[in-house]
Amino acid sequence: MATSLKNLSDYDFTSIPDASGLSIGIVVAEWNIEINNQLLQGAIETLLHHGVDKANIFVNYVPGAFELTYGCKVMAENYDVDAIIAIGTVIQGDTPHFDYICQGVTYGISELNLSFDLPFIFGVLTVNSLEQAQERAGGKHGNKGVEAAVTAIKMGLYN
Ligand code: INI
Repeated sequence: MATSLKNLSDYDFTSIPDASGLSIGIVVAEWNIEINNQLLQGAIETLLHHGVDKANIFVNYVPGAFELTYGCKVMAENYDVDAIIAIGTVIQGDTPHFDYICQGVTYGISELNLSFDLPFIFGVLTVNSLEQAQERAGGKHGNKGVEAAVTAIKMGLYN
């Protein structure tokens, strides 16, 4: 998948198994919603492209990236899904707040992966500027939502 040198939307279509049997949950942060909507769109288009039924894609919202962990936990407890994607964008400011939020959501999602028998996918952009976010939300570096959806399919079929 993507590295700093690779486009986030680049992957081998033929290597992805049929995903028509999967149900996928997506939790989206409202902070930086324009960017997150681009990521969400990339994720949904990719899931549909690989056969996931539109009726089997569930989308919930939380206020910010820090709340993604709890939103994903609630989704895991209340929806019969095969994988859950967390979508958010944290943009570096002048305060350490950025680091705390990034750390919180990263540990939170990691912890969920160990607590539930379900994969949680990290579709969170952590960037220095709005421009960098745009470049990774359908811009020159591709779309992190596409990468997250491909990962959700692979991990949803993992067992
Ligand atoms: N939340 C984000 O998703 N992205 C940000 O860039 C951001 N910044 O910059 O502060 C942000 N803050 C809100 C945070 O996620 C929580 O919602 C808030 O701290 C309440 O818990």
